[in-house]
Amino acid sequence: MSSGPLQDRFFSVVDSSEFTSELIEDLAAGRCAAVRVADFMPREMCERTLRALEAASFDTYGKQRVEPTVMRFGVGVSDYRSDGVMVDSYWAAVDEARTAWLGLDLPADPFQQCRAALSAAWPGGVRVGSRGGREMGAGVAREANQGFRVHFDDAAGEFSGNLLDSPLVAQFAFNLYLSVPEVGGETVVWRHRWQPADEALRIPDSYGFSEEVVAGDISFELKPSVGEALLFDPRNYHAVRPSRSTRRIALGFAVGLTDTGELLTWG
Ligand SMILES: O=C(O)CCC(=O)C(=O)O
Ligand SMILES: [Fe+2]
Repeated sequence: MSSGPLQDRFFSVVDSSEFTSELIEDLAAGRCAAVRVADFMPREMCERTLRALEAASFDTYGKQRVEPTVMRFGVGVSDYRSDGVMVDSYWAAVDEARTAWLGLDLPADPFQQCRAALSAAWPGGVRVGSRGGREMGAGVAREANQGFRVHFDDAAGEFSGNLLDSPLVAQFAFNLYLSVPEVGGETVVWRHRWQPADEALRIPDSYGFSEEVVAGDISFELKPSVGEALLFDPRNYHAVRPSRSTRRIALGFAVGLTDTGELLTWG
C-alpha cells in the first residue's frame, strides 16, 4: 500500500479479524502503523447508531482552529485547550454530551461496546480515563465531509503535564466508521512525525499543516468501510480526503497506554 520507491516494513497496515494484544503491542512499539478490523461493530448496531445520529443536531469544532468545518456530536478535548492547559468548561460539555448521547435512546452505548471489544484483547484493562479523579468524555461522533487537513495528534505535546491522572507511554486514535462515501473520504497516513522545522508549515491558528509538510514521505491510503475499526498511531501525520457523496460519520476517541499497562480512552 505504500507509495514511492522506499518501503518500511514497520510502516504497515495490518488487517485482522480482531484486535489482539500482540497487534496493540506492535502499534505501541512502532512495529506497525495501523490495525484495521472489518465488521468490528455489527451492521445492525451501526445502522441504528447512524439513524439516531442522522436525526440529531451536530455542533461544529472550533471554526477558527478546524477549517474546513468538521461537525461533532459529543465532546472532544481539543476544543477545550488554551495555552497547553485543559480548560474547566470541558466538564460541563462532557455532562451535556452524556445527556445528548443518552437522548439518542440507543439499546447500548456504542463507545462502551468499542471499549468492551478492546478489553477482550487487552489483559491490562480498558476504561475511560480520568483527570483529577473525574471521568473524561467517552468519545465523539465526527462528521468530516470536507475532510481533515494534514495534522497529527499527541496529547503529550498538546497539553503540558499529564492530561490524564496516569502517565501515558503511547497514544492511539480509534475510529469506527458508520457512514462512508463511495468516492473520497480516504484516510491518508504519512511516515512523518512532527519535527520543529514543521512549524513553518503550520496553517496559522489551525490544527492543520500545509500538505508540503509531508511532501515526498511514504504514505498509505485507507478507504474505510462501514462497521470497520481503525486503530493507528496519530503521531504520524494524517489527513482525511473530502467526501464526494454521502456523509462521512465515524465514532472516534483517543486511547492511551499507561505506564502500568492499562488502556485509557478519552474524547
Ligand atoms: O476519520 C479518520 O479516518 C481519522 C480522523 C483523525 O484525524 C483521527 O482519528 O485522529
Ligand atoms: Fe487526527
